[in-house]
Amino acid sequence: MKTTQTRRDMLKGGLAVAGLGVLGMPEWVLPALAQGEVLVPFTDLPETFPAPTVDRRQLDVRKIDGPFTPKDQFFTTQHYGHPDIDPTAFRLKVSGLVERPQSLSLEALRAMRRVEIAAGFECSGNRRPLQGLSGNARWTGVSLRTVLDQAGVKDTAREFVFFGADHGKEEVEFRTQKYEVDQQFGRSLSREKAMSAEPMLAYALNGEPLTKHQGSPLRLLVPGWYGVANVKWLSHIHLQEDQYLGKYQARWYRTLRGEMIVGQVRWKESAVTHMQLKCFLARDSKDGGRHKVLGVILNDGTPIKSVEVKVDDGPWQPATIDPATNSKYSWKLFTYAWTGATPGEHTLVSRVTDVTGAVQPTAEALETKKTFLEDNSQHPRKVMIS
Ligand SMILES: Nc1nc2c(c(=O)[nH]1)N[C@H]1C(S)=C(S)[C@@H](COP(=O)(O)O)O[C@H]1N2
Ligand SMILES: [Mo]
Repeated sequence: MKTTQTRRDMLKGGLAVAGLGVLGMPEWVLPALAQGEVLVPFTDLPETFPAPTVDRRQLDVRKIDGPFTPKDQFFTTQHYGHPDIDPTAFRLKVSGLVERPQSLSLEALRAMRRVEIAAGFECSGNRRPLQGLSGNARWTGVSLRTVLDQAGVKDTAREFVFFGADHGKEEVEFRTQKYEVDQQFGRSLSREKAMSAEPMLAYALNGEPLTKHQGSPLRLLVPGWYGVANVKWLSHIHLQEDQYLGKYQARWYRTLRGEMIVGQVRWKESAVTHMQLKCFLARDSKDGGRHKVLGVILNDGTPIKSVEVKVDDGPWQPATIDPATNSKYSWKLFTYAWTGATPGEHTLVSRVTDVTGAVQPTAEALETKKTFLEDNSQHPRKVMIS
């Protein structure tokens, strides 16, 4: 009875609060492995993660040891490699349907009102077994709206297009014809989204200038959205009236799913935008017989109501969200104390519920989703206890 009450009280506050340390600051409950604590391997994970290549690095989720992902561990992926940008010659252009076209140096951007936000994101292709295309950082930069206000957005501007300096040859198909053209990486936002409070132009990650992998010197960050929205090496913002239909906007990042609408399956193709409610288990460790299971929650910023863990066919048990990750767009880390683990193989799975009542779906419930992007299904992992 008492524990039920406590839990309800914690949920009223939005998130479970694990404890307050000295000075009333939230205490970090997820340190690196403590002395005497050993990693218990998930048997669905390889012993070592794929070696990073120039273009792709995954986060070894077992090594998460704090709220923010260090810059040299932050995952990275992109389509056209890394463009070389001289930060002193760099100018961000703002053109199209604006009163005052802009050409802004890094210095000019740094002189504008600074904003800072903790935000995590995953690539829309992030999925089992690795889940390593995910990370969390403290981003510093300038609000997109500050730059747009300086340029003066015209009433006719509907579509805000963000181009990276990276580009490559693309075949554009039109009926029976194919045209090879050189295109810049581009993504767009609606006027409403672009002018909203959150999107920012970030020049620093965890307090240091962006690395080349992270889009140096400037990237767009749309908190709560999948990684693809966060255009790296941002060089040009163009405001227009018509829809932007570039490859990575209109074709590559699409989800095809069947939905039941008045008793009939409708096949819906939608753009990858905000993150779907998701959590996954990152590691299991033990100290003697006591296991500590660590997991990660990612979503679009909707407050979280609960996160739970289930062992084999047991009941869902509440897990605890780390207060150090308790801000709107941060990823949330959680722990679950697993006691009484018996020898043999066990299956562990987690699920997250938000305050709207949305529950992370099972893989079966996602079967009508044909394309692999936006896989937010519950992810069972296996451990072998000796
Ligand atoms: N300019 C540019 N920005 C880009 C991309 C790209 O190919 N070019 N890839 C996007 C995708 S698909 C993802 S998941 C994120 C990855 O960001 P990261 O490398 O900082 O983790 O960058 C996004 N921004
Ligand atoms: Mo991505």
